[in-house]
Amino acid sequence: MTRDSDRLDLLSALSRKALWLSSWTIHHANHIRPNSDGLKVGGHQASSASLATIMSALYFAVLRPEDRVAVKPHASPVFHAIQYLFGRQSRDKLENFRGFKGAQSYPSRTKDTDDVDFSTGSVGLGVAQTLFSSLVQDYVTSHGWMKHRPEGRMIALVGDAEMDEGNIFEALLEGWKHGLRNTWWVVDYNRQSLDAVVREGLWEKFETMFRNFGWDVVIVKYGRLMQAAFAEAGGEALKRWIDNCPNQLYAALCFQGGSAFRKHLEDEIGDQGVVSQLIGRRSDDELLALMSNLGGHDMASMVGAFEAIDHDRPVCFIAYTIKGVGLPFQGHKDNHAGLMTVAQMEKWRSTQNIRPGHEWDQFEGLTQDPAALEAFLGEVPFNRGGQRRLSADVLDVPDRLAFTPAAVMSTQQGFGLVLNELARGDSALASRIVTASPDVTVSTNLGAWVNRRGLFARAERADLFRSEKIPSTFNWEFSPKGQHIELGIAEMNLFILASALGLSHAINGERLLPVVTLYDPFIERGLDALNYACYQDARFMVAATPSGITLAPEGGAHQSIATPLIGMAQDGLSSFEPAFVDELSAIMGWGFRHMQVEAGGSVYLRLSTRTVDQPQRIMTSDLASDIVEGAYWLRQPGPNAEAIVAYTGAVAPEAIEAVGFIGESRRDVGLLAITSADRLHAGWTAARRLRRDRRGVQHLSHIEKLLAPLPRDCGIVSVIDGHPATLGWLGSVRGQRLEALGVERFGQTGSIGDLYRHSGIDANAIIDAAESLTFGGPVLHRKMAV
Ligand SMILES: Cc1ncc(C[n+]2csc(CCOP(=O)(O)OP(=O)(O)O)c2C)c(N)n1
Ligand SMILES: [Mg+2]
Repeated sequence: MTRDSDRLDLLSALSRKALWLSSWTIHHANHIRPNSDGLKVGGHQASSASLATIMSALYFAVLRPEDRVAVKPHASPVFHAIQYLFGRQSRDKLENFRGFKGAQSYPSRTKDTDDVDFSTGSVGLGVAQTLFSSLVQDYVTSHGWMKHRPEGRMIALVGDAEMDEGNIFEALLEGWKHGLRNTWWVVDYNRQSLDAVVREGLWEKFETMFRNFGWDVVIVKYGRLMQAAFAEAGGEALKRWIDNCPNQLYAALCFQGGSAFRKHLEDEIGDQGVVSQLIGRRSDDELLALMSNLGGHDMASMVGAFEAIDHDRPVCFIAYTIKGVGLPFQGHKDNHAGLMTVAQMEKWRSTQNIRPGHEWDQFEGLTQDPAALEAFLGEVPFNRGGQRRLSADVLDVPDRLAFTPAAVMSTQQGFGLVLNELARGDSALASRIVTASPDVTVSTNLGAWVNRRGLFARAERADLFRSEKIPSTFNWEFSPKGQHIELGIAEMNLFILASALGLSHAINGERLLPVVTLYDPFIERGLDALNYACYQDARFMVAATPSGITLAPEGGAHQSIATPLIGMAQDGLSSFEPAFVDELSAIMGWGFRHMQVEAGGSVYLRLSTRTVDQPQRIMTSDLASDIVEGAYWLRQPGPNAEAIVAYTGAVAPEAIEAVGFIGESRRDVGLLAITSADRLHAGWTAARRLRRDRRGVQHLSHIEKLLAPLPRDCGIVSVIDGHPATLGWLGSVRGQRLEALGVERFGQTGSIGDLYRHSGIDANAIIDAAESLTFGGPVLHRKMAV
């Protein structure tokens, strides 16, 4: 044997092993390890089988330590099997696949222990993540931070039906704009989705689309067995038949087996001559092996296709495969969640020469010399780099982030001022901030930052307005040192980019601090990507502005209602809605620290364009810490308080005014400024859990301490320009009656006054609520303008 054929032989053996182990993992979880619910835990034997050869080619031969892979969710068992063969995954975790703390159903960066590069699950997102990670790598390279590390290829294993996800197309366009490099997408073209068989000719659509965006396209359709058969007499006719066979029929015949193929081939192309002889020379098993030797199942073809790439342009490989190849339900359209029965597994086990009790043995059933396999595995290039997950130093963040104060300002303005001040300086912190915005850079107040720090592109690009001496407030020059990434409107792209930037410390070993902006209502447009970014523990800051019905004249379609609840419910994201700019600056300072620490996370700032009178006060460290914890008394309640108002964000002026009126006839009224319902609530939950788990511990949460001095019958009116449930839980902290004001219906156009009145979050609505919660005569109301 030549060295090449030795290598292919070992690779094919390992690929068979990966297929066995992945199927056995799923089988074990369903049939052998008892599940306490008595239910099957599932798994995707067919989807995994589809990719076993391709993934083996990549991991055992093609990948380098610097390459990163997003494995499509249902190929998780193959990924874990390969890591098991590398000694990076434990048998226990595999035996506990889909169990508590076992190997994860879908590859997870945070929960799996075998070095998953990118989490996947919601299809489409991992694919786009590779594209943006490649752009981030370019960013790090252009800023001179690669430190002689070789550039990696960002690789996604993509399902053909997964390609329906719109976010992939959105990403493609963005990649084209930024001159994407070093990205490979490998489409598992098994022509099956979850429900059915995909449309005919889809590959042609993919091919033209990718070429349109400047990608190289490599179609791997026929394996070596097929190619050899095509070269035989009559081979041309066989090839033509394969090319013309509808996807459904091909899949059905793969399921039925060699004799079904023979019947169709003889009926449709048999010629009693060379073609019939070509078919007749093969047994049923051999015929099935030939017909299922599509490119994606042929090691030589896949390794050859990958290794032939000699450029850094993005490449789409369309690899023909059969879903469930090699398993009893291969090709069956219902196979997506299909599991082998115990009897089927027993039969398959014997064909694989696996002895009972030896299912997990590394080389069981392989005929190759174990020493050769061992040596081969020890030399795999993918494993030569040591620790795959990199880290980066924590950057210093000053205690106070400065800004130029003004008597009347909005939080959105304040956000721009804080960044402007950072941009003016030369701190390490500022050098690692990267901003991005989906076509709303200027309208979210990033303009001043961009003027100072410039836009990023790998090649210089002048601002022609500037060179033509046309006055413009904004300098729109691109350079490799720029720190703002201009994006098109698609919010999904924004959050996937944030996810890629926010993992740079782990992927490139270089910390970046992404600050991204968008209009608050459009968080919902990018929500799955935001969730995905948080799920894989990317670290970023989102400034979402403007928000709520405070955006009055823009009308209902631009007014966010649910986002405060999203902010509270989103794991991995600490949400804030400050009313004043000094609060915002304290929160941003904390945020930049929080984004860098192990147990930290990402930060969401819900901001507003409403200008409000700013408090003239000194930001003490106690006040700053209360703001970050989520609340402080803007007006301390007295010992006999009958009512308090708890407000969040832009409605501060209404709350302040209402408290003035309520105080005329009710005793000791307090005003609670809530800067983060999210942090307050999380602190409260954590304290209760701690007290339950460790009896005797007296720990009180921030909100419990703040409300402790209030009499039990003191009413609470809460108010927010957002869904009232955000603050509605406050009454439960100490069992107080509460009326929650907020917005529950799509807004109208109008003035802020019109809309606050319409939604019942104006001063009089607050006064009404306080009145209904307290005893005593009527409370003086604010006179309405006529
Ligand atoms: C956003 C999203 N929608 C739906 C699903 C459920 N789902 C999982 S796999 C799948 C079909 C996948 O088909 P394909 O991408 O061709 O992969 P294959 O199973 O053929 O390997 C669907 C609909 C999901 N995981 N994510
Ligand atoms: Mg498919």
